[in-house]
Amino acid sequence: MPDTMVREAPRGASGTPDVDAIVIGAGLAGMYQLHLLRDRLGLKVQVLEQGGGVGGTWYWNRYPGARCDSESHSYCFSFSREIYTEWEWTERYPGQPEIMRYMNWVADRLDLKRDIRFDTRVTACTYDAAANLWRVTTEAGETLTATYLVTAVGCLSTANVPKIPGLESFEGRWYHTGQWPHKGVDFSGARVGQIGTGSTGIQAVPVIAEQAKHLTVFQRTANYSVPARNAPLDEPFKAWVKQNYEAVRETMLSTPNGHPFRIEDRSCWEVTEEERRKLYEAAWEKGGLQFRATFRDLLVDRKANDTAADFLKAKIREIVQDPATAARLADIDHPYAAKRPPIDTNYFEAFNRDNVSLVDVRANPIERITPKGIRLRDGTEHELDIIVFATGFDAMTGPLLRLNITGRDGLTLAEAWEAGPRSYLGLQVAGFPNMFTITGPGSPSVLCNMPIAIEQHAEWIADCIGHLRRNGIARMEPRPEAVERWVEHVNEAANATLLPQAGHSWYLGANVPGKPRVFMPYAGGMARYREICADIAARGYEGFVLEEAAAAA
Ligand code: N01
Repeated sequence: MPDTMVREAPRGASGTPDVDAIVIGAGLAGMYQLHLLRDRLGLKVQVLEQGGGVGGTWYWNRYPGARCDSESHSYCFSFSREIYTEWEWTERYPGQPEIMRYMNWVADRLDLKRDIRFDTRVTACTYDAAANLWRVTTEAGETLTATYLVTAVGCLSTANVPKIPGLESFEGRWYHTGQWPHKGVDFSGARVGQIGTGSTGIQAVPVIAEQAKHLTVFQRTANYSVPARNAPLDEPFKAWVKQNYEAVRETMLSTPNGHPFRIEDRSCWEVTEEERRKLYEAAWEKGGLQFRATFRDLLVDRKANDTAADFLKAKIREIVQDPATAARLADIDHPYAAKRPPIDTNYFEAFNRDNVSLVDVRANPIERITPKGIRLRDGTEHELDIIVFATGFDAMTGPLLRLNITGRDGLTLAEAWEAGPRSYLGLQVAGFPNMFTITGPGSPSVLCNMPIAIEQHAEWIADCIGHLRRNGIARMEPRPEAVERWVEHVNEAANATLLPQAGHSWYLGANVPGKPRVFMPYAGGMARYREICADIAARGYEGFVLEEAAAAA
């Protein structure tokens, strides 16, 4: 039932907004935020979504092999027992089409679509201090106003197409994996070049290889990967998940990464070399992201990490038959899992096919794209019909900055974040009153199983807005000193791990030329972060300025 106590918004001045809250984005984050604000608080909410349907990242990422790396029973909403147990996943990891079916099912189940405007791209968001409201402009030129602005734009939604000279001259077709055509791409008979070997590229290679005449993989940074071991879910497992909903959720809520498994509480040095090898072997056979949970010190002790790294590099050399190709694939320069660890289905095996070849563009960089293909620095030209850019995203800050947000006193978000993102808890930014960022930089976000991170943020934001309205608070934003402390803490948390040691990681913004190098997600763990957020709220939103209506007028 709506909480009617919170229906009336205290106005800072004369402004009467069109709606109470505008939520930008209709992925998991926007959908749940709409549900909470509308159905629990009774607010008038408008969701604006660029895509033609719900789904967020899954609406756009339709590349061959697109599948979630979180296990299906954890990559879903878990706030409601009913919703959790009514849906039945078919495979260990859900593929993109199944996730889209799930998200549409939830949207219909909660009757969300009536408050989502699709095909609506937001071009600017401007805070009007006199009226104490946000003006949100769309590409079609419309302006909509709201007291609260919630960004639910995802962390990986701004495609990074590298500025390689000559792309416009290419006579074939090219695609970025994050903006994949809905009708699919036919690779049959085509000479395909794929740039990028991150999680996406590693999923795409084996699938494209099955169709293409030839696939050339342009690798700049070699990467680890562990087999996903995807398979259909059997009936006993499906029944177990339903019966153990509470326990599964409890595990996800109490672990640092929000996954339904615990990190083993043993050091890599507590066991003999032989036992360690057996444990890695068992984890390899089990497959998936759990590999990094084999020992508790893999992400904090470089020597411990080396034991996992060496095991995984040896696996590459075992699988890949051509020694030169194996050596290039295993020549990995960063600690295991310091970049987001990919999982795969037959990635390294694909290099044993006659129609797949690997090109090392670290040693011999791409110089330009020509009408016929890709030319390398040494003059070699690879003739191609199709280029696939699996080159990732302008992560975390990119999706927020492209909203052209202007806060108090004309301060733009781009100016506020010129030297890198600065937020309090990854939830609010100083100078941007009543704006909330779901899974914003400075929160666990991408280091966590996303639905768990999203649910915690959407719930915190809904509780917070409920508090503001019940207490006649018109304006809320963080104190600069609270932001300062939080940014320091985010840096400390990152530096306590090996994560910053992957110097070319998108966690640091290093994949986008000119982007400030700042470790963006909070590496202190989801469970700890959840406690920090709850504690701050319990202390009357410590670190935030809460202005009552009269003061704000
Ligand atoms: O992107 P990436 P992604 N020339 O940035 C290379 C999530 N995800 O789309 O490492 C040559 O990881 C680049 O090389 P380098 C997941 O969180 C989730 O694969 O910069 N190469 C790298 O190899 C993941 O981490 C799922 O040297 C260039 C690749 O392109 C995140 O999305 C599935 C280049 C980019 O790798 C991003 O993954 C898939 C250039 N100019 C992805 N520019 C799930 O299952 C870039 N590269 C949930």
